[in-house]
Amino acid sequence: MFSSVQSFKSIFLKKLESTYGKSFEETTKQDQYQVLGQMVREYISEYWILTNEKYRFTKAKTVYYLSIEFLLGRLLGNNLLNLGITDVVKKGLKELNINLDEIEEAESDAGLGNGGLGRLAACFLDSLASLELPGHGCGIRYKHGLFEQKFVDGFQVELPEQWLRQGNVWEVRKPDLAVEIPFWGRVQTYHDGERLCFQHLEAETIMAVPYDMPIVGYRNKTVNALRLWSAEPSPLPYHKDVMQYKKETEAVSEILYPDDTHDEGKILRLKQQYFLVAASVRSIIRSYRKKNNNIRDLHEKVSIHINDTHPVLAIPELMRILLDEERLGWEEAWEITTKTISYTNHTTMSEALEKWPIRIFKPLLPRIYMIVEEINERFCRELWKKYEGDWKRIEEMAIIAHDQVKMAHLAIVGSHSVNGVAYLHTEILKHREMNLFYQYEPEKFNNKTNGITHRRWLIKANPELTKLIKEGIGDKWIRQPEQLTELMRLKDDEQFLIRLKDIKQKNKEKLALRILQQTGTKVDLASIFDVQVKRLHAYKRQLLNVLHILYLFNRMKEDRNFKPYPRTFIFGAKASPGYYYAKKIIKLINTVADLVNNDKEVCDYIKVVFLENYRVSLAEEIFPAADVSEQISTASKEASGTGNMKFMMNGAVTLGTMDGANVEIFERIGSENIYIFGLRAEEVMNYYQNGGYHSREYYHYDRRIREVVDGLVNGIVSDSYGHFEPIYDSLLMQNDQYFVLKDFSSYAEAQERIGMDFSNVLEWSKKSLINIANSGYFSSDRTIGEYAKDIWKISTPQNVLQ
Ligand code: 26Q
Repeated sequence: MFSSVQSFKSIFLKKLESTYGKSFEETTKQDQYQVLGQMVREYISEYWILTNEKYRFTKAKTVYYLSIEFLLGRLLGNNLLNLGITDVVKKGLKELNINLDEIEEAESDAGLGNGGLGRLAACFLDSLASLELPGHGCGIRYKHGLFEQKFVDGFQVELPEQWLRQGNVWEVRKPDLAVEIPFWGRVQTYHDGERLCFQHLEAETIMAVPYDMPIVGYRNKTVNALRLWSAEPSPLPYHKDVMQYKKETEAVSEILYPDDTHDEGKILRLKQQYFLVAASVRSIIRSYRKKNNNIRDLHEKVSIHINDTHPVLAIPELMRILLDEERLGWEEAWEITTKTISYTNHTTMSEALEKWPIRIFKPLLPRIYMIVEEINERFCRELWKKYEGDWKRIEEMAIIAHDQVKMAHLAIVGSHSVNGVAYLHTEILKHREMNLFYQYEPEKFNNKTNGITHRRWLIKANPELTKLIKEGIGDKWIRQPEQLTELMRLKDDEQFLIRLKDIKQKNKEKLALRILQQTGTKVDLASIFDVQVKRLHAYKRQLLNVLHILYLFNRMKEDRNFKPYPRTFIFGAKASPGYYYAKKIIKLINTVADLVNNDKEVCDYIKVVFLENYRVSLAEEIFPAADVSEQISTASKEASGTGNMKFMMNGAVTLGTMDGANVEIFERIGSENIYIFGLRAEEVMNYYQNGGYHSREYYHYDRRIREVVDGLVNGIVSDSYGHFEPIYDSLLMQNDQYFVLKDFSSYAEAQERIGMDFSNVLEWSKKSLINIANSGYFSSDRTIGEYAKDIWKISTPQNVLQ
């Protein structure tokens, strides 16, 4: 089918016409996408079957990565790349006068995630398959992914996302593997002569139907699976109101919840979490049972990883199966469970740690609640043995306290490994946020610095750069990304540096076109493309960026001789619909954009562009075109960041704080190749602990700050809808919790250095090259290699079949 351009072309044409019953000329890009997608899926299925046979035959230990989010983006281009058939397809289509890029754009993003955590899960699946490791994803098949964002008058408006509107060629529905998940009802306890037994009665059941999507490894014939569960009514609903029941059931996999830590305790979200976990664990056990007969060896053949606490109910759910269905004793069941499960933490912010009120938890999941209670009681008893009389410590560590279930505590207690996502983050977990648990069981804690797949984020997103790197150092780095360091040999090769700059320029041209198309704004191609793309959060400090833009604006207005190096400030960010403050910042950025872009004296030097609906497919166009990567979170707040790595791999230079993985980027490239500013994590945490920061002092003593902050309320940046008092207040009345004013001068100074350094073309290109050369460490292949070896104990199985 893809063995020659000729055969591809003829099969594609035939299929196209037979599927749609119209002549080739009449088919749309969408028709063409559907047919190409089907052909690729058919081609994949042969390898999929072989991979499964290999896993069955070798009985290889398998990891299941449970995640409430998988932010996959588009799959066609990536599958073609990993299968190694991009060129055949491209050539064949070209002969038919079709541009492959346009067909790719007909695919909707699979946007089943909020941001970093969900995209990390997607990168991990790509790396597992590419390293030929037995590992599958388990998630939810949301009918609607993260909302679509539009701006109306500069305000964010949310629209329901509809990725399934045209169907999904990549999924296979498997109704025969459906499982029933019970909610509500009551638990009856009885004695069967041998032991206490528990029966869940009068439950309302929801059917979980799996849809499998193939995850294709890089040119290695490995195809793993992402199993997404869809909620449907059970066939025999003992229900009064059938329509009502149908609606309530389907609601469970209807929408992905936006990341909103302010709006807690939505019962439907807990339902989603148990739905994912119960369906996944049942199917894991079923598949284990097919190959193995002794449940006591489960942890030798299966590893279950929980991505943050969202799937933490896998712990009591596995206990339930081992106790109630396999009839093991508590100690035995507990040992198997903890040896099977491992947990990643993605945040240090205590307000973001999940807690569920008992009044919601207990009635919805009565048997699971009983098990959590027992886990808590036994855990507290163990604590008592070690810390007799230390009530305060035990209360702080308990899983259930103050009428709440603390999901992070359950995750730590019920798993054998707890990891953070960057060195600094893990240190903060060990020595601050989770210190009591670290004191109790230090051996559980470990770091796994995040990574990104260089296949999507470099090879796919930046083909020109990929070509240049191959010319420079060959292609060993494609399978061993750390070999990118070979590029260091070329850091003084002027010709190579010029070519690198030319590629960046071309990518900037492409992005400029997209910007013009979507916003109507014309940007200066010679300007610095200075980019901040990520979710909107106070701690990520988009506010610092925009206040600095206002400062440049004020300065230009005041001093006619002040001409900054031309800049295009590019933003992309979704705010959670209920996050009032974040939405104000969006409006502020759009207001500043209007002000700056329409000012005749300023707009030749500064442009501000806020791209709507930031998502994976847009990100793939942005990273290759960036000169400066803004990673400016308040130190200690950003667990890792992964956008920072995507920018670096595409040759952007970081302007950042010593936070998350920025610290490790800094260590690898040295101070000449990154712009570091601001408070260190240690200083921030000391201020939180001891006080001593007074934002008003910075306002009073720094005229630049005063003018900018006053601008928020005196009419400079305001409009018919009013001013930005809430932002003004956060800075001055609420003492600027994220140290925006404190870090302002050091940020402005770093920005000024960037402006000066950028004009030295060769020197800048050298920084860019050094960033690329050292980005291989941040490939998720390295990260997954570490998880596989240290946590999951899985390895590549022998190739038994030919
Ligand atoms: C919470 C309550 C209700 C509804 C949704 C949520 C929710 C959903 C998603 C809370 C948090 C998330 C996502 C968090 C996240 O993406 N964290 C990021 O994880 C990345 C991968 O490890 C890190 O690089 C980032 O630093 C971290 O912020």
